[in-house]
Amino acid sequence: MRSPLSFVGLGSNLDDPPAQLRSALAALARQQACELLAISPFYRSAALTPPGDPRPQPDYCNAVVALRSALPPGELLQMLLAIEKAHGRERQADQRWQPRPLDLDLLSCGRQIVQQARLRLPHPELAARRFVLQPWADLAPGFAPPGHAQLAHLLGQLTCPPLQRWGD
Ligand code: A4P
Ligand code: MG
Repeated sequence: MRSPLSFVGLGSNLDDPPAQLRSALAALARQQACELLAISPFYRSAALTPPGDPRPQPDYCNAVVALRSALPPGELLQMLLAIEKAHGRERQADQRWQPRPLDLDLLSCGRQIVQQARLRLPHPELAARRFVLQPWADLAPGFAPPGHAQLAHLLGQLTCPPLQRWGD
């Protein structure tokens, strides 16, 4: 039986963002437990900043990757967190949405639905974020994450303008 299909969102807004994404993809490709299937284009997106924090942040470079892995979702997340850490990501427990060299979010993992403090699947914010939906729909427009409509439909519901490719 084939391993479940998973999708990972990549984001960076520090220290040469597209280079961070390329390096993270290379790190993922080196993982024995993962088979990379497809990588979306890289997009530029204005930073979504913490509610109540008006400080400007650099634009993000965002992309999505499709992979197959037999790892349980919790172990897949640990692998992603280790790759973030190797890219200089430092977490402050009380600060969310700070600028970061690398953020890897597990968007969906097979048909699994998980509601734990450390892991929520599918990713709770996916339907509201163009920087997730646009690259994801490039890869799999007809895919419907558990509990959601197809990605192309979710993307069509957004009113914000399309993202430009990074470098355009
Ligand atoms: N966690 C729970 N579920 C998941 C999941 N499905 N994937 C936990 C990944 N992590 C998950 O995340 C906090 C904890 O969430 C993790 O330790 C994990 O156990 P974090 O990465 O430490 O903190 P964060 O990233 O600041 O918070 P969060 O809630 O993950 O934020 P997001 O949703 O990742 O948003 N603007 C643009 N334009 N592009 C972006 O990519 N990203 C963010 C971060 C904000 N603004 C952005 C972008
Ligand atoms: Mg995150």
